[in-house]
Amino acid sequence: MKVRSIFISDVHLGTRGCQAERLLDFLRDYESENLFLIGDIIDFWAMNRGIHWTPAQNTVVQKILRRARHGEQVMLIPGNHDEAMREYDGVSFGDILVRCEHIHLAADGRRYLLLHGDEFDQVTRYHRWLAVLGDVGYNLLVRANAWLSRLRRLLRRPGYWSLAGYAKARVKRAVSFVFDFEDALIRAVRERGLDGVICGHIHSAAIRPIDGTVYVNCGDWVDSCTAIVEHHDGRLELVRAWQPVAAASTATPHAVSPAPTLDELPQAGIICGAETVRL
Ligand SMILES: [Mn+2]
Repeated sequence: MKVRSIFISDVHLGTRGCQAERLLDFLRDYESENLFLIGDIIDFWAMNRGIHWTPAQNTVVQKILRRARHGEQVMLIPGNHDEAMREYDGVSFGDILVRCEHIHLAADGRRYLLLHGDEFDQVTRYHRWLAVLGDVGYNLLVRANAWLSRLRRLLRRPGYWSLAGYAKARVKRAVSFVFDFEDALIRAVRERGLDGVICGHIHSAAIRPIDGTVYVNCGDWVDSCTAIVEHHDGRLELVRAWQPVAAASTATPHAVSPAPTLDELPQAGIICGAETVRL
């Protein structure tokens, strides 16, 4: 499928939670003119504690570099887990331009602010201890989820259901975290006279018009496996590469093909440590 732009965030390469195979499937299915990587692509925080780097994660990096080499506009907007890159605002690494934020002009004339969004997250900004505490709980959930999917397979239940995603959605609704985040971003883009924002960080994908301003979140490639694509007419679409069971009956038009075989993947790579991540 050919689209004008792809927006992805929160891939968390270098961690156990990263769903690199799903991302490879998605990248193989979608060709684009622009590829925007909106933060937390490589998780340097988690890699300080132990690297989990798989052949599939290697391939993700190689595929992205190759797309850039072949004329696709690739932009990296750093997030909080790859914040070291923020020092390189405006610098091109090979064919990849690093920008802390960017205004994207869509094909329909709308102007979107692209940024990761952690600056607007009151929890990681003002209550770092809470974020760390949440991180530990979240890691436990992701592990429990791995067991749960194994059990589902044993019971021959089709599809995938994310316990961590479910719990997070519940918990965050309770503290109205997502609401505050969206609200802060919407206010910021309105002040700047823009039509919308495309961000990441909270691992919760959405395309939500709020009083004439559009809030768009790319989601993540840790448990929801979502991306935003811009079609040639400027229309934005949320693509779920990993369809949750609950929504399986309303099949997505762009379901992603099966994972690549082992032979298709390069054999290099290190696997060590055990880390999962949050935000
Ligand atoms: Mn983040």
